Amino acid sequence: MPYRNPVIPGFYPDPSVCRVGEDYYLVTSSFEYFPGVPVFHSRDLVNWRQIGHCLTRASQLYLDRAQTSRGIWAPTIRYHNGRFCMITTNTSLKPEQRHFIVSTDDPAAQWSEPVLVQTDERGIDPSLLFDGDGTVYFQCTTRRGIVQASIDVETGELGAEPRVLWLGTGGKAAEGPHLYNIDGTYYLMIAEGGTEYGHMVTIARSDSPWGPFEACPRNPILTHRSIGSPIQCTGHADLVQDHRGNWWMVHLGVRPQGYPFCQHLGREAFLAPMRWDEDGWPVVGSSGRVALEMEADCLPPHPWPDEIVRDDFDEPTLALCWNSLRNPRAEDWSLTERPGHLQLIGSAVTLDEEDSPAWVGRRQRHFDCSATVSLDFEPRSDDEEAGLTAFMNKDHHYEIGVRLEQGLRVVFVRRRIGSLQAVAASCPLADGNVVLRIEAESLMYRFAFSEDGEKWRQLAEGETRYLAAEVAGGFTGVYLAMYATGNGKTCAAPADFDWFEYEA
Ligand code: 6LW
Repeated sequence: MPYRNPVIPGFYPDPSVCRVGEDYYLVTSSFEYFPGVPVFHSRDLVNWRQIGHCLTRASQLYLDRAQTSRGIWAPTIRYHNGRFCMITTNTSLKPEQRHFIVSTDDPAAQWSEPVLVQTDERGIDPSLLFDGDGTVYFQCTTRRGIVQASIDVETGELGAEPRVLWLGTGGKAAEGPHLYNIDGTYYLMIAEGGTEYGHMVTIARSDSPWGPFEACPRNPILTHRSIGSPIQCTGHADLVQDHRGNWWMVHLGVRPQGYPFCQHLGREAFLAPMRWDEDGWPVVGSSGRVALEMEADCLPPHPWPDEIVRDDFDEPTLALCWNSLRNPRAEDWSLTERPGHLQLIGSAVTLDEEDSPAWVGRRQRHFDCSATVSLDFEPRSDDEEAGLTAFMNKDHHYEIGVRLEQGLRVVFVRRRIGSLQAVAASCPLADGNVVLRIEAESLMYRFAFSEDGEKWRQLAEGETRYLAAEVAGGFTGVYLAMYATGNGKTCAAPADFDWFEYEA
């Protein structure tokens, strides 16, 4: 039965997966965005819907002034004895506070307070193996190589100093380890080559969890380096056996657009069927490659209802798709101050800072899509602005917003690309609500507004490529966000967003 990749489109890198009976749970990295580590649920490994986040409280996820593309990297999710465990790294904290575990009985509900892994070893990409004899092994990526120690997941204490397990096959950046005990053989799967166009998945095995590890003679078992595929950068993978006995790999990949290739949605989550060859080594996809349309022995399809197009902000809490940039400040936003609206009060913080602006955004998950908002905003001074931004990071973003220009209320488009910043266009507005729209195609964003919701006027365009990781750097993807800022002081005027529509 055919299925389509990516199975989770948009910025959802470093997928990790576990199975509980006939249910599958998947988590991904979330970097400087809050809440952190989205949790997805599936019954067929192809259709995923978000059911929550692992990190919903500042006590679990401290991101104050976290650098761009730092924060949460590469989580691992495992299920053991009725409990879900998620281990990850907050790369914005000191080495001894970085790796931590949260757990829960119900992955859609709240997760526990963090248990810190008791190590000051600077590392990333932690993983856990709950072995059959009750031992739990902790692996992570360090400058020394892939290391391992036994761990007490209740206290975070390690059995001993982490020992080097494997250095990989010689590619740069051996990282993203996961160790599996498959019928008594220990398989250590990692990523190599860096998360960009040289990315790959390699694997090794041993009779002991401590090695020595013998590399698969067919490594890399998955890579798209140097092949002409619409999917590139495939790597950082995790394995799962489905309830019918078939094996699958989830991994990250990107879909570059235009030429030279650029990808602005970020690294997305893909699925590949996997089988074992007669020598006991994995064969992934079609000879180590995946496609947008894959033929596989899929589980019976279990689709979820379509996501809602329009959010009217009628609920007392934000829907799961919404994030803030670093920890939100309580005084910057409200769903209750003006019922049926998301109200942002612009603070002094601008979009150009490594800080927490008044900003509520969702991932751009499709190349062709549009984001439209209805905004009620009467700026009271020249510094106050609010609107809609296509946001990659503080140095790469485009916005269509409302502000005063010489006392006159205008709608404007500004583009910020590295050290270049310019207002591309502006146009006077009549009183009342304005509808702002970012329309996305694979190579271009178009910025338009309407005063009556019917007649549209396009103000400017902006290339998608300048928001792509190849230009903007980092590990994230584009967000479409509502924002407000007083550009150095708190806004006197609230920015009231009546609704937000995301159409793909
Ligand atoms: C992650 C590393 C990687 O920790 O990128 O693709 C880093 N792999 O394993 C950030 O996502």
